[in-house]
Amino acid sequence: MKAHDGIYLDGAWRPAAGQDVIEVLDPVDEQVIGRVPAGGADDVDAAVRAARAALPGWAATPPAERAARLSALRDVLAARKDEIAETVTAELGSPLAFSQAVHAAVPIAVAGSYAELAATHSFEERIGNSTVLHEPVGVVGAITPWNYPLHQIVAKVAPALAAGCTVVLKPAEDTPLTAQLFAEAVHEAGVPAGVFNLVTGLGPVAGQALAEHPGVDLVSFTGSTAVGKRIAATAGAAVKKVALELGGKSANVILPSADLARAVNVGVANVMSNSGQTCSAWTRMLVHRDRYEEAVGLAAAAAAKYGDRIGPVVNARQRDRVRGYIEQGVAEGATLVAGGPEAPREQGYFVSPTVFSDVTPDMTIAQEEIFGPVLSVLRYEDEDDALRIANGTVYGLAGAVWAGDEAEAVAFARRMDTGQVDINGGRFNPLAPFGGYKQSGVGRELGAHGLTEYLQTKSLQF
Ligand code: TXE
Repeated sequence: MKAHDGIYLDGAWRPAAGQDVIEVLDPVDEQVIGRVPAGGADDVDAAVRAARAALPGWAATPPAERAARLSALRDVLAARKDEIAETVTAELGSPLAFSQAVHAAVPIAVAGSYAELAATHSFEERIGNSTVLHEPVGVVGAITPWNYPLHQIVAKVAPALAAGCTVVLKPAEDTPLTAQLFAEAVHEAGVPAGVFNLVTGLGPVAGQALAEHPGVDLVSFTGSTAVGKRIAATAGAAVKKVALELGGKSANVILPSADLARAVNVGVANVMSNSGQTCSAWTRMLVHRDRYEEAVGLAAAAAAKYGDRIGPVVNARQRDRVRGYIEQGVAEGATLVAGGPEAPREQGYFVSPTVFSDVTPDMTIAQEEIFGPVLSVLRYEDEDDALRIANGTVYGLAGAVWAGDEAEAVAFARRMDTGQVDINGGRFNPLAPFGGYKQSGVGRELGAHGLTEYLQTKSLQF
């Protein structure tokens, strides 16, 4: 795989200050596929300085010109779609067809949506005797995870650039090659030097230096709740703005009137997709007690069909973590009806698609984010019980409701403490806000709501 041996700083690839490197592994065969710099605090500092220097020019660039650069970025990404899919597959291990349909296609759509929003958003409005200006927040420190490597980057960088902010990106150490490809695309799209900068590196080194840097005005972070809390504390002490997209433990509520087979099959596919490494995955399936056994049978059969076709998880640490949760589920008394802790292959970071029945709401596997292909099926007595279980975790990122009648499902969804709910299956909408209630996060990504995160408001009275 192609890898740059520098960091993308002020419009060019330049050597990092130190000699440390990150080895990028293919999760399917555990082989090294590339080496990138492990940037340090000096690199982050240089990148933040470049972003600060570029800020006044980019903030003053008319929105139509910012839109033109984002449109060019969308076009470059679209032209390099196959390369994106191959790169994500190489470093994340996802099947190529999934990389094409999701890892490449979704961020291209999101980049396109921000090209349009930059052109059409009102950055200025008149309210009574005030003119209200929506101005860029400033320099953005973006810290992204590996699970949707390009999407997570585009969902931060595109709205930031649309808003007139400049950016320093610290991508996940597992998937830096996709981030380098993105930096190339930004360059090709003619985004001025310093507006976007990339520092590859380790979380506790480069990530922390970026979150703590006084020259960063807003930290936008997606990743674990533990790191998110730390970033929020650091930013809070400095009164720095934050946007956090953290974990989830979303409920898939199947009401008694639903088409059970469809709800279960789509529900299982949702959890297994991307090997379960999706923060919004519907990892808890809630089924009425009268239909519970039937649902468990359908879920076990659906999961067994996947085998190792879902691909591995990203690294050995995640594999061990997911297997640990499966073992804990067994130890706490849940029943394995598909999969289990044994790996389906010797080589690579594979985990068997796993389904647990007899899961009670207090069990660890029903409370904590597993981030692997593991589904828990829970029983409920009535709708109030279902709602109590659905809302009974520290998270509130996403969810699903199924019912024979759409209005019945919508009425239930209105009572859920969560940021996004799919009704009878739903359909991805790149303009719909995405983000968490409770400990799933702060702020929203995508669409106009995502753009607003990168703006601050000034009012002039006259
Ligand atoms: O996350 P980390 P990890 C959850 C999921 C997963 C768990 C652990 O449950 O099993 O987190 O994954 C950077 N200061 N999610 O360990 O460490 C890091 O380099 C600043 C949910 O991979 O949070 C990377 O760029 N930055 C999730 C990013 O944070 C730091 C997606 C995420 O890594 C840092 C991924 C520090 N001290 C994991 N330490 C989602 N919400 O989609 C690490 N980082």
